[in-house]
Amino acid sequence: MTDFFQGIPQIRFEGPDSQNEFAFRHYNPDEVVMGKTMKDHLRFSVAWWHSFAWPGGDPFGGQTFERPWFGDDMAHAKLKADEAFEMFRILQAPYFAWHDLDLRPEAETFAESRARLTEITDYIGEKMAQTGVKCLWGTANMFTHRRVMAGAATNPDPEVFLYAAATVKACMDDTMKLGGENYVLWGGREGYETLLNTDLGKERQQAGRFLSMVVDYKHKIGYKGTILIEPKPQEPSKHQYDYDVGTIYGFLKDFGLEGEVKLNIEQGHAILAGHSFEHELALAASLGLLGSIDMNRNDYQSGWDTDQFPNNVPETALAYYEVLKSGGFTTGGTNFDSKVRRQSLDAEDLILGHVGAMDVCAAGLKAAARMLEDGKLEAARTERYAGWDKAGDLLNSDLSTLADRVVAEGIDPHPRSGRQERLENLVNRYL
Ligand code: XLS
Ligand code: NI
Ligand code: NI
Repeated sequence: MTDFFQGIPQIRFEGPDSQNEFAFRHYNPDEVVMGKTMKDHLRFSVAWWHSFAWPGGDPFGGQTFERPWFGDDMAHAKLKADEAFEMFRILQAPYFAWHDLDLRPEAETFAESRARLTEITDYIGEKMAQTGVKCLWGTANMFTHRRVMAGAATNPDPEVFLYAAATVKACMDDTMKLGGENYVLWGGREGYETLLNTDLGKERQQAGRFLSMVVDYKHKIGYKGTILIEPKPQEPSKHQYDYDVGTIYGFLKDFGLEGEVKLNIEQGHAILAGHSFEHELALAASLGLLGSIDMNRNDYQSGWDTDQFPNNVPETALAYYEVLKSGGFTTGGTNFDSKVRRQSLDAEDLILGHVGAMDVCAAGLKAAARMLEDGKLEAARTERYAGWDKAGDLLNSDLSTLADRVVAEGIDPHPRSGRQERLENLVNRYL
């Protein structure tokens, strides 16, 4: 262990009036909200890649962070793991998430890279046993290396498909070994740059077969976690096949996988797709696909996936409203797929970025619970659709019967207010 986090106290709940920067104001892990502790509702997870592997680069400049664990050998990989668990302790973070590439550097051959992954996940497994910190999900990085520049499962070269299969198998095996509660697939390169060189239909078939093999393998090894797909419309690919919740639903139906796979929905990706986060969550919940969330916002002006820590209680409240309404997380959780800004150089920044985010989520969760428990919002919604309770078997009728009724009964609909402003005022009363 180095002295990187030295002097930073463990973060504890001190309540909204605390003047201590290094304290939670809203996140009280043991406080019970709607019958469950906040810890069990929120299931916070730290992202290995942003917090420990990302060097602070942007498209115009390279590394800004100096971390004692940066380095391309296994000794540094282990040091990074030591520091990661120190941060989990400071934050009281119950979970973490990882890509293979975050945990250890690749080697010359697949077999050596695989052996290194085994070595580091064994090491991490020991630390998990010592601390009780758990793995929310694992995933394979199939977007950084040049071999996947034209896609992994959707590559025109079948050898890349093979390599991707071997990579995902290894990452699923080690996710299972670590007791990871979900396995995530995010296809940043599963898409295209130009249709001029792309057989879109063929690539989509490859993606469907790949996912079917992932699901088959899950059953073969008896993995009990959830397979999750993470939608994103673009970036790095110009167009990604897993565009948004609705697109993935169609894809899953097409390949008969709708009962097998759920979604990991990211706030910033929803915005990039032209939706609100709550839209994507509500749609996923209504389709039975809501699995887990990546809670990181984008800068609303830049139009990039800037992966900032959440900082807006009204937004998180509406998100957790959808989560709570759908019954809460089962294997899913709140993963901070978030990074501090590249000028935020210090250990304190890394800690306090998470502390603020945990508090914003906790405040949002509590507001959402108040909204649900009070019931006024749902009562208004129910009332708006009340006509359908008396409408009989309308949806199982047919057009000509319905047309006849309009004439016979003199049907003449009278518009009613949607009451948007009143509902917005109502929501603001809970925040
Ligand atoms: C990138 C994605 C990525 C996934 C995991 O935009 O959010 O971080 O969550 O591969
Ligand atoms: Ni993500
Ligand atoms: Ni993202």
